[in-house]
Amino acid sequence: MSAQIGVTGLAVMGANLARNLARNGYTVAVHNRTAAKTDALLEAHGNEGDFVRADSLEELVDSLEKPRRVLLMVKAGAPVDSVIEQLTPLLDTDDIIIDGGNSHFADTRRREAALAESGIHFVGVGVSGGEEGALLGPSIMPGGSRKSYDSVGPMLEKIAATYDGEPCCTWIGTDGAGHFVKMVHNGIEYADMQVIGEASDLLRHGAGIEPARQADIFTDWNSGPLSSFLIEITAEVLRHEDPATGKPFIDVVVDSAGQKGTGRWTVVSALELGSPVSGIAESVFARALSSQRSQRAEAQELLAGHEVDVELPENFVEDVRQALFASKLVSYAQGLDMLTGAAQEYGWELKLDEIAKLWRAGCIIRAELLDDITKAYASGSEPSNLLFAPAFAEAIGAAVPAWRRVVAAAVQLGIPVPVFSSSLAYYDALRRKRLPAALTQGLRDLFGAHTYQRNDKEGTFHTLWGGDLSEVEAADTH
Ligand code: NBP
Repeated sequence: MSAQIGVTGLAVMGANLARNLARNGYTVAVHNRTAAKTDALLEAHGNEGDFVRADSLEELVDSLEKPRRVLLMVKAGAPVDSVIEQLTPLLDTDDIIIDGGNSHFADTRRREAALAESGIHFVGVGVSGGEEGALLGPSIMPGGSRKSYDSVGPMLEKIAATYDGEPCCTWIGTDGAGHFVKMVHNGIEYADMQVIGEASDLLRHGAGIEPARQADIFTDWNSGPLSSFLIEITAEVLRHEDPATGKPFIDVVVDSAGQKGTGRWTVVSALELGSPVSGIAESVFARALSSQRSQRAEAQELLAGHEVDVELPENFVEDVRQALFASKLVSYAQGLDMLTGAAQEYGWELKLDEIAKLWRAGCIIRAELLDDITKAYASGSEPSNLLFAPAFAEAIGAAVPAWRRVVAAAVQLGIPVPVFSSSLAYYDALRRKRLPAALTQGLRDLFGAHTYQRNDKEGTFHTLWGGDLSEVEAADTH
């Protein structure tokens, strides 16, 4: 029996994707570096569909129909290069290697270019939804040549999550585009989780609302514009009691957040692109700060807070909901704006409506909001920033008074809200007629002759700061 696709790397994600493919009627050849995982998969789930066991990469390749499709689900980084190196001599022109792991998009670009020389297609696929999504339908973000998508796209679309009957999978763009979009998805996910944390902190330490009661509030919020997977599971986590102590579960969990690196990658890439993803960056830094446990312990001893008692507005809970919504919108706007910058830099034609569409189900940031975002970009007049779409400009504008009240209260109470406040600063900076960047330019010109432009005439100028303070026209080279 020849298989339509081979999967190598049968840890949790690979095994579940292989099962998903088999359950959807494909014959799937399965391989893992150590045979125990292949055994475990076939023993527990071999009856779910047609699997072909392969004990070596040679066997895997030999079992596939041509052009061959090999899905790598091995650990991101060096293992991907190692498997590609072993596979390449076994493959022919037009065969396709698909990397479904969380690879860095720059690695995907490099691998795609190298394999293209031997006529092998390389498809970097972002997969979101974790273990359960991989089995039941993830959100899938494939990059690579259009031709390769014609071959692998229908299979990926079949195993993807669906929203209103549409698969959450579409061709994103060439080379690393799929992995880039997945990376930004993860960056937005960091911000999404951080704003939830900030809201919860304010409810507890501002308004004195305990976790179990907060769970009801989040459940309530989940039926409105905030409706999303993350809000839903927030209620579940907040409601959970630690069986050992009877305390709220979150009170027995160490408050330092881990990360696997995709949020950091998003911020590093944003810095390289000059893309102001301040909310995402603050959420990555918030995790980093939470992990500085010994410094935090010292700070608690050494640093004064001078918190101020504030009278919270009567509907503080509703204010917090609005601040959360507005900050979340900013994070999405920043992430999508970063995609626009990346498209220009890397020569991709990213379609933001298509991208928002495939985040509507299957992935961690799935949310009702994404359907509205899809509509905003599909309306024909694509806004240059999500916040400028009429529906969003109106929605965020309506939230501004509550947002300001919440950030002001948080500052007075000494409750850190880095994403709430930086998102509001972004919103205000975008709207502001004059920014202090003019002073920055003046300073740069004084200490480094970096020149400046004037708003009353064309050209590039320098003031003779050390001389008679006259202005000279300068070559625009700085
Ligand atoms: P892991 O990332 O834990 O990788 C384990 C797999 O890689 C095993 O099959 C292992 O084989 C194989 N492997 C390693 Br390690 N080094 C290898 C090498 N040098 N040559 C060949 N195989 C090697 O698995 P995972 O959690 O299933 O994730 C797979 C990919 O999917 C990763 O890139 C991950 O970031 C991404 N991802 C994960 C999630 C999630 O929720 N876990 C979500 C989305 C994406 P062995 O059994 O012989 O050691």
